Amino acid sequence: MTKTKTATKFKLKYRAVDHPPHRIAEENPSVSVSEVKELCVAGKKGKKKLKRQAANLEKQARAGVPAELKRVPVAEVECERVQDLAESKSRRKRKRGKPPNKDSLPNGKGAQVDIEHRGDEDEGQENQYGLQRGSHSYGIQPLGNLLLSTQGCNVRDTGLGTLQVLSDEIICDILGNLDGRDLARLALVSRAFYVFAHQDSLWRNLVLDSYKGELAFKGCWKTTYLASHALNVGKLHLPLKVKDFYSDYLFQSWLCANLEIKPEWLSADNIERRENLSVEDFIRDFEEQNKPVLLRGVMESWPALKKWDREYLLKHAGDVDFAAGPIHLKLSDYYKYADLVEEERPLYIFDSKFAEKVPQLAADYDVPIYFREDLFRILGEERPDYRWLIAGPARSGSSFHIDPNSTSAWNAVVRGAKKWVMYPPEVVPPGVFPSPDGADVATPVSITEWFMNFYGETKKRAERPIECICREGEVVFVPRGWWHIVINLEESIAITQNFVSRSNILNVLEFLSRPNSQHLVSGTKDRVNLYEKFRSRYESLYPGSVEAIKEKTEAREAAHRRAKVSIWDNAADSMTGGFKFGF
Ligand SMILES: O=C(O)CCC(=O)C(=O)O
Repeated sequence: MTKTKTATKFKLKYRAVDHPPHRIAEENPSVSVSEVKELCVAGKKGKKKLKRQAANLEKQARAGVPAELKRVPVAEVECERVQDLAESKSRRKRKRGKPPNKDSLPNGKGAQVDIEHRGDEDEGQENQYGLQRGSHSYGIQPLGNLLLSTQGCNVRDTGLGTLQVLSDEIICDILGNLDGRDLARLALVSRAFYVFAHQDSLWRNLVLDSYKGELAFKGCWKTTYLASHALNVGKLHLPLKVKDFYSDYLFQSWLCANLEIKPEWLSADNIERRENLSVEDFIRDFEEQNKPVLLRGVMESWPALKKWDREYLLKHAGDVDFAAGPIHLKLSDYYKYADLVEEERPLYIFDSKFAEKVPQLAADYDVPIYFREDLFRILGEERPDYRWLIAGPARSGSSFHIDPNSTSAWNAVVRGAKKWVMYPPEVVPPGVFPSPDGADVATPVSITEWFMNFYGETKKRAERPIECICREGEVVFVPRGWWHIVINLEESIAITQNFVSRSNILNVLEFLSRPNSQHLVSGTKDRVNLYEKFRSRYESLYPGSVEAIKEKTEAREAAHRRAKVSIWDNAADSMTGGFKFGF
């Protein structure tokens, strides 16, 4: 038996001896009280011996990795390569189309090995990062803090045994394959596994994967899981702070969930704002130029603007199921969740069938005059999803994406406020990596992570994004192909619709006809035939119209190019006179 195995088995016994069996059983759905008792093989007599062994193990761990652990088998070398790849990928996730949203053990003696303190006493991190909550619930610290540690040892490594060669991301991926029972058992193995097995995102996935139509969120996903499996009902999992655990990966996920929205993320505001704009001017100056604009005074007639708030929605739709991420849940359950949630990527209501489910909501708003040319309407029932009710707490939102099917969109804030950052189609935002075929995009895991790690870069690049805060009663026009990220600054309710007009129909047709349309087209079952259906219906209703639009667009683009050349000529002329452009 290798030292690692001995250590693992020993820790299990040690913890079992030092914490009353019923508490361990309560904490872990995987073990019964009798099983825990069985694990206490050393009994009370063996307790001292076990403690001596524990102290020796700790000493060995501090002295460095045991020799056995340094002999890494071939399979683990492979793992290291995977780890390198994973690290170069950073914390990213892949997605397509509209945002897919479009633990207490008693203060027993065993705690002297595993637990330093509990609660939120550590204000250091708060000062350093501007946090809503003091320090990490499980005591995780950023790796850099290891340099300041007097112990000089990272229990992350000593407690993982041979698995320490894997990156934290890969370990979390592997643990993602465990069920609740195994995850809870694993938490008993060592301090390191205690921390890893309590990553709330693992329990969140378990809850969402076994979701049966009702969510009773308990403030943390592990407790929610236990409660939903009729285990440990009513008891909140209270985390134990582990000493000397350092991990940037795990720390960052917590940081992103707790970091305050920083004022410097909000101050830039360079979008054009318009009020009382005529439809002709909107088309000429914004739609045809494919340029964003913030429109004011276009929702004044909406009953929604006066009536909608959380109470109104609950009154009319409290028992209605809405889409939020991978699940559909009652609005009343969603708001209970939203009140308790402190996570990196809160579930976000993004529902394309709200109007059919609650006709009253559809009756409460009108499409603003600028966006009434809605050519996908001719597809009737076969049109791709096009309107969404959006609702979520502060910090929820949509990470960087381009809207589906090359459509343009409008987004109207009924309650709350949203920060927008937008890049034109030809500029890929920092921290965003689209696949060559455009079907997938890798972005940071969360919106806060993007702001924390990449927003600063927007200030260094020559191509500045368009930014704004869109408030109640305001509408943002999102032209086709524009990248955008949106974060709710307060609890928000919004309506968004995507549309095809004569200004973007050519782009939509080109998009739908791409060879990989089955991977690109979204919001409809029949992705491959959408091009044919749309084009033939449009041609039969408006014969010759596509050709006419083509000619007009080509003429407009030629004029645009000529204008650019003449600006360049002027610039070149003035440069001969010693003038230099600042770009
Ligand atoms: O309100 C939001 O979260 C933004 C939604 C969005 O990105 C969109 O409508 O395309």
